[in-house]
Amino acid sequence: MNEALVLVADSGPVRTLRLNRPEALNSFNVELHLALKSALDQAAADPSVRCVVLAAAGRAFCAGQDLTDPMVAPEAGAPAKDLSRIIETHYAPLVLRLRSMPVPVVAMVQGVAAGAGANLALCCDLVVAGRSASFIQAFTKIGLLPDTGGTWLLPRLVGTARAMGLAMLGDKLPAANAAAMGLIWQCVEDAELALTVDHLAARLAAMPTKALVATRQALAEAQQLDLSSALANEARVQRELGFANDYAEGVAAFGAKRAPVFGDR
Ligand code: T3D
Repeated sequence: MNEALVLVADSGPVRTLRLNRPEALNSFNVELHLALKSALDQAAADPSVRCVVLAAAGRAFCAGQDLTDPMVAPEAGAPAKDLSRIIETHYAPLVLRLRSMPVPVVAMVQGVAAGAGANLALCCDLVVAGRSASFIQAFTKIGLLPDTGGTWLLPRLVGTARAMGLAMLGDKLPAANAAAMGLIWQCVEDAELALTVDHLAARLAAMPTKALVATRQALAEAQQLDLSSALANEARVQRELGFANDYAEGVAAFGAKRAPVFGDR
């Protein structure tokens, strides 16, 4: 039997999904897309899951699109492939799935994250990378533009000037530089990567999930809003959170000087 393309492991409320095509640097073929979609859908539907870690097997995080996949690979003498098909069928739904997960998602990046693999990581809520990791907007090197949310994410994360430099030049950006410019949350020593992510994911899993997810959504929405509209949105969402059990528990725990036990999802 073939090994699973996405390895799934639970540690309490934390579910780790590990891309598992190391021989192709975890580049995406259609089968890997389907396996990851299924794993994300299952994590989203499972009330025992309170945080997802997206990780990868082998020496790379993900080299983006598998450029040998028949859906995209140019063939001499054959009509050019319509690349919008793979984006509309797989990459766009993957981005929207990640950004609408009902729990926080942490990317654990070891080795290189290139093309769609880089933007897959950047779609996650928090990105932690090992010092030897790197991020490459590899698209222009093969005559394409940043997809998998790159055109939306990059300027929001690091501003237009840096987004343009990263996207147009496609240079390898070391993890430490990525952290310094605010592209990712944290760069740690390689030997500390797994433990750092374990602690971070366990911490997020113990936090009020609804509030974390509402925070992700409101921050994204606010990018399109003027201040008055953002304030109105904050009031609307805060109203909903105020009706949830986690708010009552948080305030009760504060008053009693004890650790809160959050349960909403
Ligand atoms: O085009 C469309 O389909 C639309 C969608 C686009 C989304 C995208 O992601 S476009 C960007 C696609 N990705 C790339 O262009 C990255 C290509 N890969 C690289 O630039 C380098 O491999 C890396 C910088 C990622 C790593 O370099 P290095 O030196 O550490 O490893 P390597 O020797 O280049 O690669 C190791 C093997 O993985 C090698 O196979 P081999 O020779 O050992 O049999 C290489 O061909 C393979 N590999 C690496 N990336 C891909 C890949 N095979 C298929 N697709 C890949 N993307």
